[in-house]
Amino acid sequence: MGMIRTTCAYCGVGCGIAAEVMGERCVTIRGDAAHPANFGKLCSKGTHLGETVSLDGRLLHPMIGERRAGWDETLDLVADRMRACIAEHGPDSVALYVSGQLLTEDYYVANKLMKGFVGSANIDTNSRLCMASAVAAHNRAFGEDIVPVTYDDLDEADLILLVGSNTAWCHPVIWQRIEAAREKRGTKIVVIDPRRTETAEQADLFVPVLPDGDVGLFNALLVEMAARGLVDEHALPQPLPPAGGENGGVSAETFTALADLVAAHPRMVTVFSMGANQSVAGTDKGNAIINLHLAMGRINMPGAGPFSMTGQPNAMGGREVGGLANMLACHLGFSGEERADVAAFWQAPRICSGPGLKAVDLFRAVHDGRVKFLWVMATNPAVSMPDAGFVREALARCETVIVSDVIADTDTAKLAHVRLPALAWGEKDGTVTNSERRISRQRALFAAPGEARADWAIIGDVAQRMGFAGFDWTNAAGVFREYAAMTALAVKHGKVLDLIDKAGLSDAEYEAMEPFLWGGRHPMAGRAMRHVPVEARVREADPDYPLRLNTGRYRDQWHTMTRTGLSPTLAQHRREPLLEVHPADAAGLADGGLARVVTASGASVFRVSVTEAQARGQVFVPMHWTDAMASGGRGNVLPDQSVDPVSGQPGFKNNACRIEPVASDWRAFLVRHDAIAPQGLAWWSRSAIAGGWLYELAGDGAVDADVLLPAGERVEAVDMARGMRRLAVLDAGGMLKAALYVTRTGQLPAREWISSQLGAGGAALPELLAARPSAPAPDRGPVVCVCHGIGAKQLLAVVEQGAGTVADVGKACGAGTNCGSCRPAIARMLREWNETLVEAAE
Ligand SMILES: Nc1nc2c(c(=O)[nH]1)N[C@H]1C(S)=C(S)[C@@H](COP(=O)(O)OP(=O)(O)OC[C@H]3O[C@@H](n4cnc5c(=O)[nH]c(N)nc54)[C@H](O)[C@@H]3O)O[C@H]1N2
Ligand SMILES: Nc1nc2c(c(=O)[nH]1)N[C@H]1C(S)=C(S)[C@@H](COP(=O)(O)OP(=O)(O)OC[C@H]3O[C@@H](n4cnc5c(=O)[nH]c(N)nc54)[C@H](O)[C@@H]3O)O[C@H]1N2
Ligand code: SF4
Ligand SMILES: [Mo]
Repeated sequence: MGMIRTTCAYCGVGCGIAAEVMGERCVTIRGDAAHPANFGKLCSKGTHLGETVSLDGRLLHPMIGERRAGWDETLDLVADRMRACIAEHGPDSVALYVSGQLLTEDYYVANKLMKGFVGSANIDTNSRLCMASAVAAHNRAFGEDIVPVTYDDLDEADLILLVGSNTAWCHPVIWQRIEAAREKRGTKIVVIDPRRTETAEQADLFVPVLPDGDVGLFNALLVEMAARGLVDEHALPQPLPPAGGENGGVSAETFTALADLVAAHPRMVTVFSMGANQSVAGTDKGNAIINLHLAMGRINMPGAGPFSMTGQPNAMGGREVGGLANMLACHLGFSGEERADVAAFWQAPRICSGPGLKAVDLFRAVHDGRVKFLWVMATNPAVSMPDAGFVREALARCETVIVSDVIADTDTAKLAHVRLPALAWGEKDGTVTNSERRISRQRALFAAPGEARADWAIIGDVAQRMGFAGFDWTNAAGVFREYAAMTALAVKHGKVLDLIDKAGLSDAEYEAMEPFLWGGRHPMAGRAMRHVPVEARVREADPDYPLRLNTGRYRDQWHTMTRTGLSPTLAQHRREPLLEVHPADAAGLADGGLARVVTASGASVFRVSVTEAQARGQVFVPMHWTDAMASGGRGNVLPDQSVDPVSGQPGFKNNACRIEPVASDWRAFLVRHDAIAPQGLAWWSRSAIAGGWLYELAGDGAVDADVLLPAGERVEAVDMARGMRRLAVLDAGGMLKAALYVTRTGQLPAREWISSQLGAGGAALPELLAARPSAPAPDRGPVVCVCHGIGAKQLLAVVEQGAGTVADVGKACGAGTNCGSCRPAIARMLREWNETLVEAAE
């Protein structure tokens, strides 16, 4: 069917993909060698996109409650409810909560509907949880939301500071670019993070800052550079921030090492991400970073500048069109003149009067009934918002909840009155903008499944049914042309954002559009920039909750796992949500056991992982797990609703908590074909395996095998000596349908072989009951390289045979040679191996 060039569904790196459609919902994914973001590289998530395009779990028809309805009826209902709500309670009783995973065209139409026609700016986005602080810092310093660098500056930097960014896991292709720069020009890499991440392990210098110590640290750097005579006196604030402070909790020795690196390398890029933005001081952190660059003149030159990395594939596109409650459209604000210009451009009858509610406030307004109609698109707030228990309550109370999604039963969709089936990645068609302001096309690979439709078309239809003019585009190209033309208003108001030359594209030219950068390489050159004085603030300690709770991401999962959770390959990296805790804080906890994390907002249970990568006094949990995937591991019932006062972004990474052990009478694991949510257990979680699911279970009292196992011929063995019960269920043809292994005291067998037997025939009963083949296959150990399926034990064998570098390991067994996402993990194994050798020699 030929090759189709498109853009990755996941992160803000915005990698180009060359997709070859092999058949019905079947596609081969390769990096697009011609795309300037990735030059052919892809990480593990991009590489395995093909595993997530099946129609399993998809929402394929409009649903009113549990009833399948036609589009006409459903769109009428949505339009009627919205119109009635506005008529009865005013425009501000209506809200849209949208997402950086919408295309620019979708975002543009949603924003136009709300701000120009409903007459309220109550449209906010999950970018509030993600980029809002960086946006606010840019606006304060640059007068516009401008990223002043591009990826080329990473290639040309001599020093890269990574602040609150686990780049190797979350922006892996950027990480590979940074590594290439190190290889080529000896670029030094510094990681500033409270946790020793895999990124930190690869750094030349790891700076273990205290949670939210960044403003103190960057202010101290500024003072130190001034003392060394390295700053432009005119660029400095008067007075300087207080000197001799706490340096963000960094030791004097590490601080000096950092200061020496900064002093020595004018070509310095500071990349900042969620460890900076997701904080009650997130905007100040952004400005503290920008201040240092301004004071040292390290901006608007090759290889230098502050670089806020975007998270979602189209976080940047959403910011451009103005899909945040505190922006109007196209980088414009709410002044009389700006509003008048926008109203004229849209021929809008009811332009909004000022900013709307930001996400956390928006859900408060839903909770207390001020907002009565909420339309959620391409985001899963029941999982991803802070204080998620409160958010669920708000959704449950709301008069009308509409959810546009691609998945039928997300935790949010379960609370919806109406569900609208949207086109997913691989079906939708439009544009996204990546971290460096590069606009690329996402193109359809497959025909629309079921009755799914493009988000922009759904919104446009609702608008037309409400009687609004200007929503009758016939394709995405038409929407894009209108948006591009509108950037003339931005230019008129002195902004950098300028796509005017794209306003006249033909449909064919839009179809063929190559990736392009707006704003050029250094858009702030020659423009005014402001130093914004910021001061370090400290959160007060709470004796009931003595630990600091940090949350974030795993390498191979994406957010609420609605897509990556389907991939057996990606599941191998981390099968369960872990509570990572330093040994000194783990008293009473067993490594591999269960523990409850408790905050003032909620509690959830996790699998314990004791690790020195965590600093003392701090714990880490992932944000990914949902009710669909586990009984616990819900990171977001824990953080409270506190936000940054300027940006409104939640402080996801620093909440007070305590931890307590969770005991259970028995532990078990189960493999079966279908997804179940067993009730009444102390713990369950599931992860994808080929042809089904692997469950980890724990409970008290008797084990109810009838609940856990499907119907079929059942065989059982009880192993008294080891306190183990083993059950297997076979179908009439002798194929394995399910298997359950329970222990009250001992060890459970390895999961791997029995997982591979699901749906297979031929294994002997004793083998099934033992969960291992009679002629044991070598144990690979936990999988490290998901592309080649190579485990830790295999890697160790290769290292023992003399492979001394990551490249040697790759040559010997292939590990790390495809997407490269596991290379940091291989490097760590090598280092640990060498340390063991040194210890042995001593
Ligand atoms: N694998 C994967 N990749 C993704 C995503 C995903 O879900 N999975 N999501 C995408 C999205 S939307 C986003 S926003 C990005 C996020 O990408 P990142 O920002 O890299 O990811 P996080 O894991 O949220 O947080 C980064 C780091 O911030 C650190 N941190 C916590 N508190 C502080 C602090 O006070 N100061 C400093 N300096 N650091 C701190 C954490 O310990 C963590 O290691 O990833 C994108 N890429
Ligand atoms: N504790 C904690 N919480 C966090 C974070 C953290 O670091 N810690 N990070 C925050 C950040 S940075 C982010 S970005 C958010 C992400 O949080 P969410 O946005 O809630 O996460 P996703 O799972 O990506 O949700 C996207 C939803 O859109 C659906 N979808 C995908 N494509 C389309 C489409 O084309 N159209 C429609 N209509 N639907 C689609 C998916 O099925 C899925 O249900 O989480 C935030 N929450
Ligand atoms: S780095 Fe990975 S997830 Fe991000 S765009 Fe590239 S391939 Fe996709
Ligand atoms: Mo994000």
